[in-house]
Amino acid sequence: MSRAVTVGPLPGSRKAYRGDLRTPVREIELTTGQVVERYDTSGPYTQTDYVPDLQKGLPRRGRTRNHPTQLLAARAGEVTAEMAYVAAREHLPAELVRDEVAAGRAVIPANVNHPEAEPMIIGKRFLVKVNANIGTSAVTSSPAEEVEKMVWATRWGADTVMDLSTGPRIHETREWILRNSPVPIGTVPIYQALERVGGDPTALTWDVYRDVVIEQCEQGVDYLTVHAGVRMEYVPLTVGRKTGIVSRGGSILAAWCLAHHRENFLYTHFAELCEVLRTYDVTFSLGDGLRPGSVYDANDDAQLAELRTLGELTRVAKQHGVQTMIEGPGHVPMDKIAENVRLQQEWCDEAPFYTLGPLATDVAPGYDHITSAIGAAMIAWHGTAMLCYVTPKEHLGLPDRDDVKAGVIAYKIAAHAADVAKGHPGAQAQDDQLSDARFEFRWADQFALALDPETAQAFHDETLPAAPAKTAHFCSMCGPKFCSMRISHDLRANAEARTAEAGMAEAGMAAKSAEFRAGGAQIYLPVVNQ
Ligand code: IRN
Ligand code: FE2
Repeated sequence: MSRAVTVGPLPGSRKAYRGDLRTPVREIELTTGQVVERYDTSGPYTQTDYVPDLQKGLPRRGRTRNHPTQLLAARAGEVTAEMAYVAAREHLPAELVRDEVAAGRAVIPANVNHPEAEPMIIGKRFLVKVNANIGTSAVTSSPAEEVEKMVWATRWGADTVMDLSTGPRIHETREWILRNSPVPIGTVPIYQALERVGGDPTALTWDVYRDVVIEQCEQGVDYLTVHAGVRMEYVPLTVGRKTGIVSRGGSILAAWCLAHHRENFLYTHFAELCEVLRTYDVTFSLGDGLRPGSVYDANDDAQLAELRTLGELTRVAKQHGVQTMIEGPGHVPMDKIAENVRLQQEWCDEAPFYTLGPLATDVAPGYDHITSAIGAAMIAWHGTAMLCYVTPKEHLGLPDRDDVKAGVIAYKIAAHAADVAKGHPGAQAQDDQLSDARFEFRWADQFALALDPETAQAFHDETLPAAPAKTAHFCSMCGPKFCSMRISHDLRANAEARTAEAGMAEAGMAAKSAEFRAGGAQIYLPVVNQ
């Protein structure tokens, strides 16, 4: 049965699959005849005439499994099918993928019970990835609507989606999302655990939490945010803060620790948790429950104490063969960004860093996709492997469809800008393709190559909707007379004409000179008859 999810290719693009492994690409045929491709996260939904069957879910990939986790396989020297797949997707050697996974510098979040997902990799040697959060709050939408949010986010390039649903239909909603998602799905199990004990953090127990984790692992969740670094003794470090504890999960666990005056049960039961995750090859995303919620609080003692503990837990997880990444801030001014990455990499043995923005300033509610994309671009350039998006509604309300798109696009910009600066193979070629189209006034190509072709074309259409304008050598920003690009073309044409002229003159002179020399090189005609 088909339901209302967005299907069909992006304007000017078509979906294609490459090679024996059938890795997905967004293919763009330019008006020059050249065909270029883009990394693609959108699953079959962007195929032409695709009819989804949400009840049935996406086709399932087979999986052979000689080792419990990708990490253990990599350490044993094996290139798994998932490693080969991500290598093909990123145009990098499979051995590099294996070695980065073996070293714990990259993770492939692929729960054995999520065969619908297309494998992808998170690590600093690879393309910077973007996560989009979706999920119902207590006031709920239907599970099908949540599937549409997931499809919508991946259409614009989200590499993973986190389902942060709370409320009554949490299991059912997640089931719909998982069965229909082409990307890995992450969750924060403490939210469901809290739901299960009626919303009272002090009523939480390890047993309740463990059962929720097993349920989610069984369902196929690929990575879990676990706030195990919020140790009881760190909670008082937050009292002098401007914005206290802003992490939902962090505040739940801090409340539990204070109420019972006991160490965080996620910390004390961490080894048991590792065993559960290992069974399904689920990846840890060690939560930053004490992340700063304002630039004032950035890099303070509470944040850094937790980060050190996340390093300790990373080593425990790796001993158990469990893949691990580390969550990071939050709100950080630009001058403190490099230090965040440096300390995280040093203390957590280079485990992939996964940051929420960070917002580089707090002054622009309503525009926090921008304040945070600035920080995100910088932190990714310094080595963050995945960026958790922030939408324009951050701090204000639940994002709608337009906010999700604005957030994903802002983060694709940040991620790609970092890929270019890091010299990822093929990254700058995308800029060059667009620059060429722009300089040659190939408007249709410019739209098709854009991260968001719809908006690019719509903006152009606003003032120059007619077909001839799509080949015109100017746009309405500067008009025909003041178009710098057209003037550049004129300058170039002019210069070429002059070079040609100069060339002709030179050639003429050379001929004359040769003639002259052949004639005996006499300047004066011989006096024949005086
Ligand atoms: C990412 C980095 N730091 C936090 N995040 C995301 O924030 C995390 O992956 C999840 O989507 C959300 C969890 O927020 P709380 O529970 O820490 O507020
Ligand atoms: Fe915030």
